[in-house]
Amino acid sequence: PVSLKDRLAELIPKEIENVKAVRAEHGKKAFGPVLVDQLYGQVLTSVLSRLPALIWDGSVLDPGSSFTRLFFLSAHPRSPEEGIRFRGKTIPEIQAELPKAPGGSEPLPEGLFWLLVTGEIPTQEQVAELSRDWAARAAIPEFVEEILDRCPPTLHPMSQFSLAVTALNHNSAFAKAYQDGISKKDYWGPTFEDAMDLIAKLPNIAGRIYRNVFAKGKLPSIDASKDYSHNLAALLGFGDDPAFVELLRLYITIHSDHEGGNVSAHTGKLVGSALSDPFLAYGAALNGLAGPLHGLANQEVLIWLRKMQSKLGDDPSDEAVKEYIWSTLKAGQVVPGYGHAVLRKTDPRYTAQREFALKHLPDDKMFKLVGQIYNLVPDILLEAGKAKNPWPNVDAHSGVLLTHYGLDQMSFYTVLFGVSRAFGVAAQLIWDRALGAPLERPKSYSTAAIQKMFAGK
Ligand code: NMX
Ligand code: MLT
Repeated sequence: PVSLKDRLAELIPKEIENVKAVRAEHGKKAFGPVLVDQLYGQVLTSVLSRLPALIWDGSVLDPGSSFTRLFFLSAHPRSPEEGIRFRGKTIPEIQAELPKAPGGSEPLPEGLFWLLVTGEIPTQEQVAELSRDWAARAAIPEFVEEILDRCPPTLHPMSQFSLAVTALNHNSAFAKAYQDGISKKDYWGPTFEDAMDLIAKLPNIAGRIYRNVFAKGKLPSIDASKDYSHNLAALLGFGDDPAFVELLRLYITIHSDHEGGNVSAHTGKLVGSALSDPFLAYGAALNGLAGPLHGLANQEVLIWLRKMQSKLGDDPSDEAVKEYIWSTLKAGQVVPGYGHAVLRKTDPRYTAQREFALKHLPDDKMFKLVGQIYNLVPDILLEAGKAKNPWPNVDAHSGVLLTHYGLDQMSFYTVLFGVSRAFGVAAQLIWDRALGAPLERPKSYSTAAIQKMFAGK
């Protein structure tokens, strides 16, 4: 079928049988213990990032081993990359295999969404149909436009973004169907419609926030003959720059999904598990993405780089940069854009962006500074001895590319991450409702209960 919904309707019954078979065969097997000590303090994140707790087929991370990390740190200036696989495919594989726009060389995010939802590489025709469908659904209600227009420009773009996405729940197909008494087995249908509406409406929301906050004039209309990224670029005022449009195609694709446990994807899943509709679930996910240890790190990287440039000039020595990095650590702050809860190697999304920069902006001063920092930070983080992963993550690179093309308003960067992450969260919500995922409700214990439980043991 050309329609994603028709293809999905064919896949869901097969996957329900598949899950039943896996549970029948392996359901009673043990999968990961937890020690009392691990519930407390600093070890919490690292334990959780290894605790098997969620199922999501769309993408999975390969963290790499500490042996590989140590070996490559000493033998190579850059570590090997594996990291994320979308339905089993690495970033270079999806770059090669997913459909492109005419004349383009980066994958269309429409194709990535089809892959996340179905596990299949779509045809050019299927992708074109998705572009048309999203363009047709792109308009946002007038009252949401008014909410955005009334926000003071000093309200952070991420707060505006989450407000507007939450307000879209006014027209949720799922919320209405639930009130009308929909049966559990049919949940995925209206969830699919909301998920498609959510993705389709984000460019108009992001464009309006950008133009309001940075006084960039009136929004153009969506062009139904253009792909999603082209329309988003045009709404931001960059539609005439083909390299920027290509950047957005790559950007949305690589930021879309990062297995199920990252803060934004997990928040979306958690809130969705209460049968809150996809707009409510994604509004909550955006509030998680807005944190500096998660998506806001792309803004923080740029602030940090700019401060470094204003202190050290455009062409600083390695010694001066090292001192700046140490001063960040000594001030009790993190080096933004470095480290990861799961990855133990250079984030392949960093590498994909570096390759884009080498092709399109090899002489950019800030790009060179990012490369210089890459050669210095990992050794310093290892010497400082705390971070389990001294390598850069996706956020170490993205702002420099956007700045190069003139999108230098760094407080907007996480909004672009938020447009992208909707693809993964939307796909996950559809499958959660199709497979009848339960309410997520982990158990908490009091310290007194633990003392009592283990007294005398
Ligand atoms: N700079 C300085 N210290 C660090 C860094 C870093 N980049 N990364 C980890 N550490 C510290 C961390 O703060 C912790 O210190 P303490 O024991 O005093 O609490 C210690 O190293 C152990 O942390 P890890 O287990 O390595 O990392 P964790 O899984 O807890 O957190 C991050 C992962 C990504 C939150 C962390 O590496 C970090 O804060 N990085 C900088 C912020 C950033 O780039 N976030 C974006 C991540 C990607 N994304 O888009 O979401
Ligand atoms: C993400 O893309 O969500 C980040 O890399 C954080 C994570 O995976 O935990």
